Parts: sequence; structure tokens; C-alpha cells
Amino acid sequence: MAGFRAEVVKVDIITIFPGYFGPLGVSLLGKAAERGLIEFAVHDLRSWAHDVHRSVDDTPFGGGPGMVMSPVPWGEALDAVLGPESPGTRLIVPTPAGTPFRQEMAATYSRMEHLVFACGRYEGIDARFTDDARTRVPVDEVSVGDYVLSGGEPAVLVMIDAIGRLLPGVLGNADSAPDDSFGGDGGGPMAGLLEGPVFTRPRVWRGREVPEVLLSGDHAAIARWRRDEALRRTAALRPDLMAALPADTLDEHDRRVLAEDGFPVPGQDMAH
Ligand code: JFH
Repeated sequence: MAGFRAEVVKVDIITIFPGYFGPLGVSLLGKAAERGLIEFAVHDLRSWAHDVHRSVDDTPFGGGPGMVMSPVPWGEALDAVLGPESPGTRLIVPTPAGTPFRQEMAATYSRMEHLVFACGRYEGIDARFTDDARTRVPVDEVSVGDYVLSGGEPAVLVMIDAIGRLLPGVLGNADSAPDDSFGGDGGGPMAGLLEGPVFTRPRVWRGREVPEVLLSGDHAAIARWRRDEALRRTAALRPDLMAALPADTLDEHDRRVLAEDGFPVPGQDMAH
């Protein structure tokens, strides 16, 4: 399976708010769908409801606030969108109690041929739905951040955006987002760091000048400056990312930049 890429990624989305996914027809993803690189199908969960009111929720066993989504329509909806055999298929269920969604997961998903997103509402979906689904397809319960949304829909838009821009041909690039290998989300020299500031014309705007080094044409000096800025910003805003850097990621220059700005230097003995 290594190096395999489907020529088109099929994306099924199950939701009680199909209208929420209008944005998939716009911008980068809309263009990608027009060009046949990605195929979206949005399904109304209520079409698998059984009563006249097309209800999909019920009161929680054990008590507590709100309502819980019934596994009954969810099970039938999944049956309908899953093919007979499904290697290369993944069911992704947004939840505030899931694995944090990260760039590497976006990259993994961008290499799959079939993604199914299950958007819950209310207090979530009856847990037996994912338990049952796992017997047929790999299931990821995923969180897009430590805050509580009103449902899975905005999380799915976020994930599909991150996945979509990694598909070959979706950005202006011939290959998949090659510039990312020089940024924080690839395997390049800036891996694991936040990006520093970026600039364009005019060279002076409201009295603010673009940093001289960026006009110098000295590519080594520019790369060094960008790394310094990335290090400073990451140390200031994301101590968790600094702590996660592999020990051999920081060279002597990096350590001096951090120490000069008064930031803790990872892996350095602070005792003396
Ligand atoms: C979703 C909702 C659970 C219960 C204490 C904290 C939460 C409201 C489906 C993802 C991220 C979501 C998300 C994803 C799917 C659903 C609303 C769920 C609770 C107990 C309240 C329903 C939320 N990253 N954030 N939110 N909800 N409480």
C-alpha cells in the first residue's frame, strides 16, 4: 500500500444538515471536485429515519442533559455508503473526546481512496454505532481542538480542507504541496516549528520596512533568519511543540537564539 494514491478520493458525509456543506463547492475544494480529483456525496441522516417525524435522537440512558443520536439510522446510513470490501476506506467520527487531528493525519487521509465522515449532533452518537462500525471498517474518533462545537459538521469542513489541499494537483503544484517540506507541516528544516512572518510589496508600508535580509538575495542568510523567527515564535506561543522537537533538531545557533531571547532551551540542563 506504500506510495499508493487513488486517482480520485471519494468522500461521503452523513449529517442532519446537508446544507452545511455548501462551502465544499467553493474555492480550492470546489475546483478540485470540478476537476474530478475529489468526489463529495452529502447524505441526510434523516433519510434513514423510520418514524413520521424522521427523528434520529432519543433520551440518554442513565439520565443527563440533552439527547443522544440513535444508532439505528446511523447503522443503516453506514451500510448504505460502505462498499462490499473496503481496504483504503476510513470512517472518521468527530468528537470532542477524540484523538487530536494533526497534519500527519491529514496526510494519511489524503492517501486513502474512500473517506466517510459521520457528523453527530446533540450530545453525540450512541457508542454502539462506532463499536459496530469497527467490525467492518477502520474507525477514527477525532477532535479538531479542545473546545465544544455544536456538532461534527464544522470539524468535518476543517478536516476536509486540510486533506484536500494535500491532494496532488489541488494546489497550483504539479506534486502534492511540495512547499510544505520547507514549512512546519512537512519533513523539511522547519518541521515541527510554527512559520515566522511573511512579507510582500510594497517594501515600505505605513513606515514599516520589510526586514533587510529578505531583500539581500543571500539565500543562506534568509533561511537562517526564517528559522530564527520560527524558533522565537514557536518558543513564545507553543512550548508544547518545542518540547516535542527531536533532541537533535536544535543546533548550536538555534540554542543561542532561544537563550538570547530568554526562552528555555529544550534538552539543556537548567541546573547551572
Ligand atoms: C459534537 C456536543 C458533547 C458533551 C463535556 C464536554 C462535551 C455537545 C456531536 C468536536 C470538537 C466537537 C463535536 C463533534 C461532534 C459532536 C456537541 C458533544 C457534549 C460534555 C456536548 C455533538 C461536538 N473538537 N469539538 N466539538 N456535539 N459535553
